[in-house]
Order: sequence, then structure tokens, then C-alpha cells
Amino acid sequence: MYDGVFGPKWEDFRRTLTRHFADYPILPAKLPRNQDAMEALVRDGIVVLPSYLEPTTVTKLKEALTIPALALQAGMLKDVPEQSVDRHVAHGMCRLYDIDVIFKDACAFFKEDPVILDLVQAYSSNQAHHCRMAVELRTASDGMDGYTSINNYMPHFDSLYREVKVFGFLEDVTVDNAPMVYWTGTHKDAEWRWIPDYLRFNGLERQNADRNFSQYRVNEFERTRNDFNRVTCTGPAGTVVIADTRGLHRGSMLAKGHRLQIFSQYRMIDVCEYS
Ligand SMILES: O=C(O)CCC(=O)C(=O)O
Ligand SMILES: [Fe+2]
Repeated sequence: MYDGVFGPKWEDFRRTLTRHFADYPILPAKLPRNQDAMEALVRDGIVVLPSYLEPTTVTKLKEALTIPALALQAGMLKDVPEQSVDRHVAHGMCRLYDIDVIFKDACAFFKEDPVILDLVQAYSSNQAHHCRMAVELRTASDGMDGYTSINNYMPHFDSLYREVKVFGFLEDVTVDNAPMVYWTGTHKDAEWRWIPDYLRFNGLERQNADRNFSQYRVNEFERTRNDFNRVTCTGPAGTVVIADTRGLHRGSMLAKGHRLQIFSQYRMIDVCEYS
């Protein structure tokens, strides 16, 4: 219905996205134990594996990463490449990337977990390419709200193409500790998101304006539809969340304490959208 309005660019957008989904069909998980998780991931775009990591794995990761994360927040982390650091203290968020290289041994337990990789690869048509791994410390922000703070507090899509983020909780995440919020089913190609996808496809998305637009759409479809459910990703330390971050999601403001978690990000091999 939009073809006549937008012309060839619109057709190019639809063709490209349709080809993307055809080129990367979701495959069945290989491990029998992953059947239910895979079904949830395909249906909802997200699956939560409560307390999945062994307590010893969580301990190893915390031992390796807590001090560097605190040092980064304090501005005292030395000897790490500048491009591995993403530090927004006033916004309550610090990330250290490339931890799979810097803290190789501890991170291998997470990065090479065969059950997680089976899900990631099946969902990514066996073409998942590991992009980066990070530890993130969330702390109280300096009186900012979701509108003035970093963009990931607003509902957003990370990409218009399918991609996967695997989050690992190193500490308990309750509703107070800034849990991620995800709207199930929003990862699917559907008309309600064609306009924002089209803007992204053409590099026309204006960060704040279009994210506020997304917020408007969120309010709208939460009122009018029952096929998207809002999931708040809480869980004990060791919980793993696997999400297609093409689906609509946001961070939340921290109410108490802090949040320490790691994540690995995967894309399809020849999909090179923005970082
Ligand atoms: O911080 C969060 O919980 C959400 C983060 C997010 O939007 C992302 O990692 O893509
Ligand atoms: Fe995101």
C-alpha cells in the first residue's frame, strides 16, 4: 500500500528486508534440551533462562570483571584500549568492550557455552558472527530521566535486521535494578514497524524524534493489541537472556543499587549495519 507513495526506495527497502528473512531462515536447534527455548525465541523474540549459569561460572566472571567495571566507572581503569571503553557516568552507564580478549579465560565460559551457541546459531541460520562482548555497570544517574538520558532508555530497535544479544546477569536483577524491557512478537516483519524500519534503512532516523515516535507507537499498540506483551527481564544472578534486538526493547532507569551484567552480540555474516 505504501509503494505508490514512496516509490522505488520503498520497494528497495521491502525487497531487501524480505530477502534478508529469506536468506537467513531460522533452523531447528540441534540440542534436544533447547527445543522449548528455541520455540520461545522464535515466537517471542526473547527467551529467559533463569539461573542458567553455574554459580562457579558467575563467581569467576565476577572475580575478573567487578574491579575493572568499578575502576572504569571511577575513571581509574588503566591499560585498556580507548576504543574498548564506553563511559557515561552521569547517565549511570559504563561499558567495557572486548572483555573476551582482555579477560579471555573467564569469558570463555560464557562465550563458548554450547547450549547458548546452539540457540544463537539456530536462530541465525548458522551464520552468526560474534561482534563483541562487554561488561556493563549501571549505577544511579545524575537526575536524568529516560528522555534526556542515553538513548537505550527509550523503546528502540537495535537494527532492522535480525541480530542476537545474549545477556548474562552477574548479580540479581530485580525491578529496582534497571531490568531490560522487551515487547514480545515485535521482532517479526509486520506493517506497524515498516515506517521506522524504512527510516533506518535510508539512514533517516533522527535519534530522539523517532524514538519518541516509537514511544508513542508503544503506548498505542499496548492499548490496542494483545499480541505484544511487555516482558521485564528480572532474574537471579546467572540468568541468561537471549534476545533478537531487532524487536522493540528498552533499558530502564535504576531505582536502587546497581546492575552488573555481561553481553555478547551476534550478527549475520554479511549484515553490516551501523555499530
Ligand atoms: O540496558 C538495557 O537493559 C537495554 C540495553 C539495550 O538496549 C541493548 O543492549 O541493546
Ligand atoms: Fe538496544
